[in-house]
Amino acid sequence: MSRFTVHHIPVCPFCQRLEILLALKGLAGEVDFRVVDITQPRPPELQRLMRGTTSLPVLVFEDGRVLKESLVILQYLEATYPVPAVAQSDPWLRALENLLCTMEGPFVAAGYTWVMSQDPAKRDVLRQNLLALYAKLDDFLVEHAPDGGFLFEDFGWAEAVFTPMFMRFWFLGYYEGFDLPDEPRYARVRRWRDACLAHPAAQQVCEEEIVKLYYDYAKGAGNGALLPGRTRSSFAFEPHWRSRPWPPRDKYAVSATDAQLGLLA
Ligand code: GAZ
Repeated sequence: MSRFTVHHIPVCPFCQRLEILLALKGLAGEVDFRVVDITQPRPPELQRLMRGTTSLPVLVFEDGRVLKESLVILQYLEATYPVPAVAQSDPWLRALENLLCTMEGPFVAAGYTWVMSQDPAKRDVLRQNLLALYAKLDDFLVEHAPDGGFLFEDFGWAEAVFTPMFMRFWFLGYYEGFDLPDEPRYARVRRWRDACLAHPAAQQVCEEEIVKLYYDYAKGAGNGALLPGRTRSSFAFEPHWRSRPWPPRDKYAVSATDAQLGLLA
């Protein structure tokens, strides 16, 4: 019997952080993951326990306590199951990984703002925005961890926080033709990203799934919202993403229909 229930949205990056932490700790069995269909109204029971907020994931204890916010949930799990440690125990090293994690908010915002933008005239500015953040990450890693792939010896706290976002940003590769330029000022962050993407504890999603499910984001509709002329969200569970065709890459000129996206059963 699982000790916790986590309500989450499929392919939600914030939820993948929990899955990664639990995988690193060998605790997948402690948590029962329940998928919320973001394209439907929330079940009344879930609405009641979330008390007016809608953001997932949410961790529910056996005794009914409720905890929100992925990073807070991660901290709770790390403190409750300290072995094996994922966060650093040395105060200075812990401070460093926390400092790196302060960059995740702007990083997430930059990537999502770009993928959701519908104005081709803004592409260059949005790209430069994101590149500036990659350069900041690079600079941090060069200062504190010049060698190797991860921040410390192994995949740890900062990696659990950032890896789901590195994976989501596959949507920028597909819909915006973005990749990190092959330049020295991104070399260290590229090494970090590649080490993160390859780690066995972080393989809950793949590029094909991200690209197909996030089509609606690329057309400007976040969080399961329906686009004009569509009856199905690209986040729908059925038909399974594997059986759907790859969406058109040109998000600015093309608006694919439900049928073209393989969303009709
Ligand atoms: N701070 C929270 C956490 O747990 O860390 C964030 C959780 C969150 O945003 N969850 C989203 C959610 O539950 C799904 S993932 N939404 C459903 C709802 O009804 O609220 C979307 C963005 C964005 C950045 C990220 C995401 C995203 O813009 O991945 O815009 C729509 C949502 C910067």
